[in-house]
Amino acid sequence: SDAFETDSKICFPKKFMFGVATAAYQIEGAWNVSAKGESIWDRYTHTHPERIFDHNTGDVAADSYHNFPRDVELMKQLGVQFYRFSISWPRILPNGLTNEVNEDGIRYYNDLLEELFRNGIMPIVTMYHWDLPQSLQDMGGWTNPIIIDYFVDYARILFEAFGDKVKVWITVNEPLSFCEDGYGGDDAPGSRSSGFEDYLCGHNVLIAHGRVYRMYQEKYVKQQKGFVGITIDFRWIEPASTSDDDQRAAEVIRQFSFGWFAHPIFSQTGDYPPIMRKRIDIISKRQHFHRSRLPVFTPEEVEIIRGSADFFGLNHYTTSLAVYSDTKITPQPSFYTDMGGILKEKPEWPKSNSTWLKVVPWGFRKALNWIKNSYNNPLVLVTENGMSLEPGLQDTRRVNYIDGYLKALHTAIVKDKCNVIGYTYWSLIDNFEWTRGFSERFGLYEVDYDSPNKTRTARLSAAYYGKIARTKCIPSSWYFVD
Ligand code: PNW
Repeated sequence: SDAFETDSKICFPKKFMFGVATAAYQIEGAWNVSAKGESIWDRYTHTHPERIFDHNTGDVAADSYHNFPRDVELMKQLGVQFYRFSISWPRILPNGLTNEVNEDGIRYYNDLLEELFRNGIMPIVTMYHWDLPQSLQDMGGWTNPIIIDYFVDYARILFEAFGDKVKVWITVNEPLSFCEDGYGGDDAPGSRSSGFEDYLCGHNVLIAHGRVYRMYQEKYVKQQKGFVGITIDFRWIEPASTSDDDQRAAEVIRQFSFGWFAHPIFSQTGDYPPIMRKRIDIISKRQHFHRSRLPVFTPEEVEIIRGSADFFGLNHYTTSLAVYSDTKITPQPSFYTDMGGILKEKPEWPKSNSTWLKVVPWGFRKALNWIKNSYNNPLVLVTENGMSLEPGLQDTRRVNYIDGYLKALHTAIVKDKCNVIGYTYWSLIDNFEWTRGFSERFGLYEVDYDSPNKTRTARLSAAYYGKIARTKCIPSSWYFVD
C-alpha cells in the first residue's frame, strides 16, 4: 500500500484528498438578492428570533455571495484539494418549482465553479443543506410526498446547469438532522411532531434521493461521468456499561439514528433496519394507531433506494454513551421513546463550545469500522468533521481535535482497511450555526461579523490543517508549524 508510517510522520495515501466544507445558508447571506426565494431558515429566523440563541439571522452571514473569490483564495492558501459547498434551492428556483429559474442564481454558482477551477480546487456539491423553499414548506415540505417529484425536478436543473463541471454530487446533507430536528425538534420549520412527521420526512427523503440517483444513472452519467452519494451523520454510540441491556440499547440507537438512513441505501437487504420497523410497529399499535407511524416502502421503492449511492458521505463529530431505559409508552408519539435508550457522556471527555460535541477521537475509528462491517466496506468520503470554540486565533484545542481525529482516521484506513478516500474539515470559515447563531465557531478562519466586509483571519488551525492538506502527513510535532 502507498500509505506509510515513520517515527516522524503519519502519512495518508498519496491519492487521499483533503478538503473543507460550508453550506449555503450558513455563509452566503444575500437572502433576498435578485429573484432569490424565501427559505424555511429565512422565515424561521425572521419570525422566531427567540429560537436563535443570539437572535441573529443568516441574512448577511459571512457574505460569501458577494465575496466568494476571497473564500477560494483562502482554500488556495490552505492547499486543499476540494471544496464541499451547497446550492441554495430557493436561489435557483425561487418558489421551489421549475417554472421559474433564477438566472442570477445559476450565474452565481457558475462563477464560483469557475473560480474554483482557476485555482485547481475540485467542487463537491450538496444539493440540499436544509434551506427548503418556504413555498414548498407551505405545502408540508418534506412530509408531503409531492416533494419527491419536486426534488427530482430541482436535481435535473442542477445536472443540466452544472453537470459538465460538477463530478461529485451529494443529494442531501444529514437527513437525521433536518428530519428529526426540523420536523421533530427546534430547527426550521420548527415545532412539528417527533415520532410522526420526522418519519414522513425521512421516508420522502429516502425515495427522493433514490430517484435522483436513478435519474443520474439513466440520463446523465454516460456523458457527465460523475458520482452521486448522500451525506449521513453518525455519532458513535458506545454502550455505557458491559451489561447486555446497555450493549443492546447501543445497537438499537445506532440503528435508529444512523441505520434509519444508511440501511435502506447501503445494506444488502435494503429497507429500514428490522429493529426500527419492529419497535415502531409495536409501539404504534399500543398507542392505538391503525397503521405504523413509520411508513412502508413498496417493493419497487426498496429497490430504487437499495444501492443508490456511489459513495458514503459521512459526517462525524462526536461520541455518546448508551444507557438502556425501559421508558413507559405514552400516548404521545416520540422518536426517543421509539428508540428506547438514553444518551449520556463521560464527564472527563473534553468539551467544545457546542453542548452536543465532546472530543472523543477513538469513536471515529469505531464508527468507521461499524460502517465497514455493516455495509460491506463501502467507499467512504468524510464530508464533515470539526470542532467549535469561542472566537480567538490561538485555537490549540482545535489543532488537537484535528490531530486526534485524523490519527484515528489514519488507523482506520491503514490498520483496519476501512475504505476512506477523503476527509473534509467543517468548516472553512466561521458561519451561521443554525439555532446557535454566530455563537459557535467552527472555522479554520475567523470571521469578524462586526466588520463591514466580514474580514477573515487565519487561525492556528488553518496553518496546521494547510500543512496536512499539502503534505498528506500529520506533523509529528505541530508546535513548530509556521
Ligand atoms: C452538522 N451530532 O450537523 C451540519 O451539517 C452543519 O451544517 C453544522 O454547521 C455542523 O454540523 C456543526 O454543528 C450536525 O449530533 C448535527 O452529532 C448534529 C450532529 C452532528 C452534525
